[in-house]
This record gives sequence, C-alpha cells and structure tokens, in this order.
Amino acid sequence: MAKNGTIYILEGSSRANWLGKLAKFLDLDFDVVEPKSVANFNDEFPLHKIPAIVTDKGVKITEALAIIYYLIAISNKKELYGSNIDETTQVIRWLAFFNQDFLIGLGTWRRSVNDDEKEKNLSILKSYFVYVDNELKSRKYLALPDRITVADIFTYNILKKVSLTLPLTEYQSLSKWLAEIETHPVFKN
Ligand SMILES: N[C@@H](CCC(=O)N[C@@H](CS)C(=O)NCC(=O)O)C(=O)O
Repeated sequence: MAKNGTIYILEGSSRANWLGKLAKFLDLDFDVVEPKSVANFNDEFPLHKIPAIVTDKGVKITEALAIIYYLIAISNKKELYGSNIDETTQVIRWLAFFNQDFLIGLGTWRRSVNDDEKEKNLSILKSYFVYVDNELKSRKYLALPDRITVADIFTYNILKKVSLTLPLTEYQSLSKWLAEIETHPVFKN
C-alpha cells in the first residue's frame, strides 16, 4: 500500500501525540515523526507548530481539527466523525471546546506565575470539569448518546494526561467515561 503521508507530532503534546494511533486505527499508513528529526520542518511550516501533516499529494495541513477531519474523511471509518449533520455538529463542538478553551485554559494554569493566579486559573479548569461531568450525566459519550466518536478519543487523550496532575475522581460521570473510553481499540496499538 502506498503511504498516505507524514504526520508531525510531539510526544509531549496531547493535542498531537495520539494521531499516529488514530491513523493506525483508521487503517491508514502515515509516517509519524517529530519535527526535530527533519531538517526542513520550520521552512515547510512557518508557524513551527504541531500537529501538521504532508499528504501523499504533497498538501500541507496544519490545525489539529483540520487534520482530524482529513484523517477520518480519507478512511473507511467515517462514522467516527458522526453520521449526519446533527451528529457531526456535536463532534465538532467538543473537538473545538477541548482544542481551544480547554487546552488554552490548561496552558494558562500551567504557566501561572504566583499562587493567586494559579488558584484563579485552576478554578476555570474546574468549571470545565464540572461542565463536562454534568454533560456526561445524561449520555454515555461526549457527542452522541450511545456511540463513541473522535471527540471522545481526542478528549480522553487530553484528560488522561491531565488526571496524572489533577485528580478527576470527584467528577463521577467523567471518571466513568474515562474508564470506558480507555478500553477502545484505538488505544491498544
Ligand atoms: N491552533 C493549532 C495550535 C497548535 C499548537 O499550539 N501546537 C503546540 C503544541 S500543542 C506547538 O506546536 N507548540 C510549539 C511552538 O509553539 O513552537 C492547532 O489547533 O493545531
């Protein structure tokens, strides 16, 4: 099978480090590399940010959400992105929330320079946990009531890492959801 292209990631980035696993689960054949292993990454990608991909047609794509969409769109598992307008809208909703509000909030908290700032920024993160926990009280998965989507997979990858620093056990629905998503085959390779 011809290669589908190259995915650039950083192992430390939960925005990007799961995309190799996603591609494999989607039966796609991408090389997965860190930018430092290629001499011209900064010339090819002027923002110097990951994730990024170069497709088999030589097209360069940046932005996590565009990349997630592309990988699923060229696969035979398109239902991971939702199967109709309503479902896909919910998938994009959650991808956008975690890629933007949540990850920015997380970075801001990590970069807090004093205790007051840290407390204030932590309270924003906690409000997000409460929000997600409440949403998960009424359905099994983030975007859909009864079927996993890429929104769950992306979010799991972020929150699993977060849970190593911030215990999430007080958020019962969220914790139950984490345990459920962990069993998905995408995380087994
Ligand atoms: N808007 C971009 C943000 C990408 C981004 O900020 N990536 C971070 C890692 S999570 C990065 O590459 N940082 C390295 C840098 O800023 O030089 C997206 O959604 O993909």
